[in-house]
Amino acid sequence: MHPKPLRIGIVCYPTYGGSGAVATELGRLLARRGHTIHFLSYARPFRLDGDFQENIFYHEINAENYPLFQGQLYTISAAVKIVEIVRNIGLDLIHLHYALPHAISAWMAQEMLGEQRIPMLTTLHGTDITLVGSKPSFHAAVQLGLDKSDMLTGVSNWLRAKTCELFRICNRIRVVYNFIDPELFQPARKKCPRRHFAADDEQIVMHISNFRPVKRVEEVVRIFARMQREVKARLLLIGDGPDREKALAAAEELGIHDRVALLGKQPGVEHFLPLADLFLFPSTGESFGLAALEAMASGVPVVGCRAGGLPEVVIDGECGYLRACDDLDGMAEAGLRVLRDAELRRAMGEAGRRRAIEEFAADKIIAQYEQVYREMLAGAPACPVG
Ligand code: GMT
Repeated sequence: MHPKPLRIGIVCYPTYGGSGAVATELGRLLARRGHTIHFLSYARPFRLDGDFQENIFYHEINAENYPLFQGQLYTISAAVKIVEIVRNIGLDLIHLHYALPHAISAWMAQEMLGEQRIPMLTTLHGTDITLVGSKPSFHAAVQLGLDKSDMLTGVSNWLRAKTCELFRICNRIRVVYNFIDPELFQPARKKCPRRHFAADDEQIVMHISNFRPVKRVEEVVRIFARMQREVKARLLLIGDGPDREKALAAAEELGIHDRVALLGKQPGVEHFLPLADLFLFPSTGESFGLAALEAMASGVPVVGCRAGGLPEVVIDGECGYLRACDDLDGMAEAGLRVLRDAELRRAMGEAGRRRAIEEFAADKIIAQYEQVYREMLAGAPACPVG
């Protein structure tokens, strides 16, 4: 018999970034499998298009403000929104993306719901543990959110180990990797013509991120500067964020600003990735690296840092190259190897796409989330040792 479809609440951040992208894609694909999805967010998630689908709903969390409060009470507003949806519409479970403050909001909602409480799953995405959660001012709150979650997933073995190091919860986290839709990310998309960005004899190096310090977008420019001395190439930077100015200043200082194009935030990165000959991703402490996986699925070799969860995604020497994070020369040299050798580039691109499909295809990973939901609803112990 076919398992009963579930009514799932997904609480996520709507902005450009991995956790919002994963949460939105997960919801869309769960809906395709017959589940009813209720997104709760403070704005419409960036990857949720406006197309009508009868089993996808979006509920806005309007963070309340009052002159007496310093700032908005988002945590409470999110809790009350969860309560409202459970009471008025009905949910079987709630899936929180990013521990802070969503796990706290859901725990507060449980308290408000009393006997109507529903199981809560928290997915840890990375910076909620490594940067934000580990701050002394937030640590105890994140610990509470982890303790109160019925189940926990993390996006890599590295993140699970890191969480165990920083919080009292060893063995309670199941690893469920990020995923891609191989139909969406493909090597052969022709929608975005290459000639807009580079001449026929120029190669395209690409980087996509939210330009936060951990992404090292300035280093992307410095690595590219070394490569473009040897090969004719252009750097396409997609995204925006706090380190944008630093990246531009580095390009200016290195005299390569005319080789670097800043394309801003782009909702359809799947149209751009296939244009690239190389994807540069020197991020330190990346818990998974969804952008690198999207590049691989698009048939693009990746050069990045041997750090965080990236080695679980990119196999060094097979789908690209990983070097120590401080070895900018090494990353430039590895990038040049890829750019100079068309056969190597093709082989690495194919290996990356193959790996993306075999290990990280949406169908496989969505089924793992469904399994976690079912176990949680069946009242499985909160520590499914992975
Ligand atoms: O990378 C970011 O700064 C955004 C962040 C987020 O939470 O939106 O991304 C994290 O979650 C992604 C999806 O699970 C992972 O693929 C990213 O590696 C992770 N980022 C970091 O760990 C820095």
